[in-house]
Amino acid sequence: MGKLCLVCNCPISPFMTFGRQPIANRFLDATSFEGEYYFDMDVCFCPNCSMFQLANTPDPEEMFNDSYAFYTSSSRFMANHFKEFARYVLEDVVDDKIDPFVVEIGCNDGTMLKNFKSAGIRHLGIEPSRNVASVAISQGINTRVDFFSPNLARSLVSDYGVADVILATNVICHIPDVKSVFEAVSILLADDGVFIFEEPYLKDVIDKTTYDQIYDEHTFLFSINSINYLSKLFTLELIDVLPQSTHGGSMRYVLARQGKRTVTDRVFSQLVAEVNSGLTSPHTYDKFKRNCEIKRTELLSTLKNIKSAGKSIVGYAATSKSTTITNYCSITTEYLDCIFDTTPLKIGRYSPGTHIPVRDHVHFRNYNPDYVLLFAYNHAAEIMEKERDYTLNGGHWISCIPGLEIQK
Ligand code: DWN
Ligand code: ZN
Repeated sequence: MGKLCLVCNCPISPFMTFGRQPIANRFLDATSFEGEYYFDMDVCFCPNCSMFQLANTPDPEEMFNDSYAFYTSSSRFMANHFKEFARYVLEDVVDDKIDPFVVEIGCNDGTMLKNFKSAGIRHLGIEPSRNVASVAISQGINTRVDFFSPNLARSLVSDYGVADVILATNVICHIPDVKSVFEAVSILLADDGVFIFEEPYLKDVIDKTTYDQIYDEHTFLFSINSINYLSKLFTLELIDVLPQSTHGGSMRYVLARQGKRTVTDRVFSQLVAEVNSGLTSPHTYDKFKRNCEIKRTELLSTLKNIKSAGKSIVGYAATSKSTTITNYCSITTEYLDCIFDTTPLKIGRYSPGTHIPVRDHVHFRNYNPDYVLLFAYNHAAEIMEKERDYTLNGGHWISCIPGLEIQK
């Protein structure tokens, strides 16, 4: 049977495939290579509602469970970003509200909510992965270990009342049943409340060919047009859009109930700008497919040349994104000796699909490789600062997306 768009139910078909891909955040021990879970990562663009989406997604429990390997607090830069985000919410959004109630969908280890807790704001985090949620709980952040759904929203309304602010960062695009999230938001949101979420922005992915933003967890890559369409299905209204530099280019979407708040000019101008730039046209995605193939050829040729010169290469930061790159480009230990990373749950394990050993970043300096393939270009400034000595001593950094500048 053909595929139907997850948002508007129109028939859609994949414009490209990234081939067989594993669970991006499931780092393996050496005894678990056999029987590793894979799915065909085919991607579609819906010409009707403009939603960019995966054709198939693993069950959410395969990805978000008690050994979810990503902790928001792993980046100092992101912790600062969420502090600033909380300031924006408190000063620009709920400024005059008495005793506001803030809910975060997918609160992870509480990096965002701790800013609300310390300001004495009523808050609640919803997080399905118990291991990361328990870090939030241990810091005194009110947290429920659960998936966000209409039923949960109803029970939250009876337990706590409606929410003045519902927040989510890098979460909504992870949920295949995105319509149930919007339905749950429309149940939980106060009449004059706002729903603010931030996700990687489709236009940045297309313009920079950062195809590594596509992996199992990212069912969708949102644009202003697709969010505008989705909002209307639930009588919500997109009232503002604010570009962010995080994750290689993200967008903050601000929604309210229809007719309850003023829509900024930015929304109208950016809706038109996306159309004019071709973001809502299917031929853009055929071009994107060709660009991905070009980036793969270029990266492999760089790695091959270095190896034929007898030099060593390691990876830096075992990001979720790196799983798409290593599997799509077939980068194994033939090229990379290992990947250095800071996450205890990844260290001592092997990368999904390509089985490259992950080592503690503290050993990076002594290892002193000839070349480093940087997977976390979004954390480049932070990593460059940490590894300044390597660079000063003549070490070489390679961008995992050829042509994408490493911000030093
Ligand atoms: O959307 C998502 C984003 C927010 O986070 C999730 N689906 C999963 C995750 O994606 P990611 O793994 O691509 O995130 P990051 O933040 O680009 O990368 C984090 C990884 O990088 C961690 O494994 C830790 C590592 N890292 C490191 O080794 N040294 C990170 C920093 C900042 C460092 O200095
Ligand atoms: Zn659609």
